[in-house]
Amino acid sequence: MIDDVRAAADAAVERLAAVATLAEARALETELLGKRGPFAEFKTRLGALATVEEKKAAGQALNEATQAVQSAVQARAQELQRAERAVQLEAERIDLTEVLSKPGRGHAHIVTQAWQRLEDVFVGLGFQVAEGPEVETDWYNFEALNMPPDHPARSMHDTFYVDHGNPGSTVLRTHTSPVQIRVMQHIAPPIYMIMPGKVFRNETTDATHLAVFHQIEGLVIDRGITLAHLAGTIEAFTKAFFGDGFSSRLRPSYFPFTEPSAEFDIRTPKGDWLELGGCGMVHPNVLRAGGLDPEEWSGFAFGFGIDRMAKERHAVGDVREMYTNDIRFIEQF
Ligand code: FA5
Repeated sequence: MIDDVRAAADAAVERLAAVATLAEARALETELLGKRGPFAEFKTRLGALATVEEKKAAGQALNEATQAVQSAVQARAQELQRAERAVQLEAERIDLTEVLSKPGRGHAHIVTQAWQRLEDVFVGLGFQVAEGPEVETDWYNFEALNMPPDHPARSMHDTFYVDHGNPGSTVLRTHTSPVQIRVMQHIAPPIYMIMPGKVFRNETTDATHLAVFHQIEGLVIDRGITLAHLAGTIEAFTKAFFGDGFSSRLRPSYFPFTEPSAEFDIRTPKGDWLELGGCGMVHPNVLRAGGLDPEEWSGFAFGFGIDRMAKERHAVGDVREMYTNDIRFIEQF
């Protein structure tokens, strides 16, 4: 009988090695070690053995065989469980990188990008940033800037009027220059400030003109400020914003709120000149409107178009293209 028991145990271990799934292993365990299995049958056969010694020897062999089969079942079950878990984990894996690399993430509009870069460059030069209202009084937009009601320069600005208060008293600001007055009224000099924002002009649009566009104003008020400081600041800005290959020049011009006044142009590495904006020394009447004594303080101001800068920087043919909201166009920048 002992040989039979050992042979049955060897056969059981061999069959266990051949099962492919955990369920099959469990079924085989029941078949081998259950009440109707070969080892239960050997147990009943023990009683039929003739001597106590025989019973003892066969009983011991049966115990050893049963234990060997049990540990073989255990080991095979663990092995299959690990394999099945690995297959399940692989099947349920979520690839998060797939979501991250999906196309379709947006970015700031090119005019917003130019606006943010301008702020960065001027903050790097020591300027602070202020903003003013888009709906202004006639006083801030014109009069405080040395343009009384009958001043001919008013006709340079095609103004949108707002139906509010006395007729003609409220406008959509035609430039960012009124923010100069608000800054002077609220902040004691020395002032080193930039004032970006949206402006409005009742103009027919074309490749370089919009009716709603953006300007960035600059204002410096301190003791002993001269035209040389203005020219130096414009040059430092040009190099910082456009790169070392660019330079700037001032050309005599006229603005009611600055004296002397200039247009400033930048020279591209190819040698072309581009007009960027206006500038000049703050007019004494403007300093007075802002509550400052022209005998004590002097300063310079400048203002230029952000949309035109974005247009030049990205070589866009027509400023209007930037506002068509055509995703194929906007995505390029
Ligand atoms: C002014 O608006 C003055 N306030 C600038 C200034 C500030 C001068 C401080 C002196 C001291 P001007 O109208 O030239 O100036 O406009 C300035 C810039 O705004 C122009 O050079 C141009 O870049 C931009 N700009 C003017 N009109 C339009 C328009 N319709 N569409 C797009 N950009 C425009």
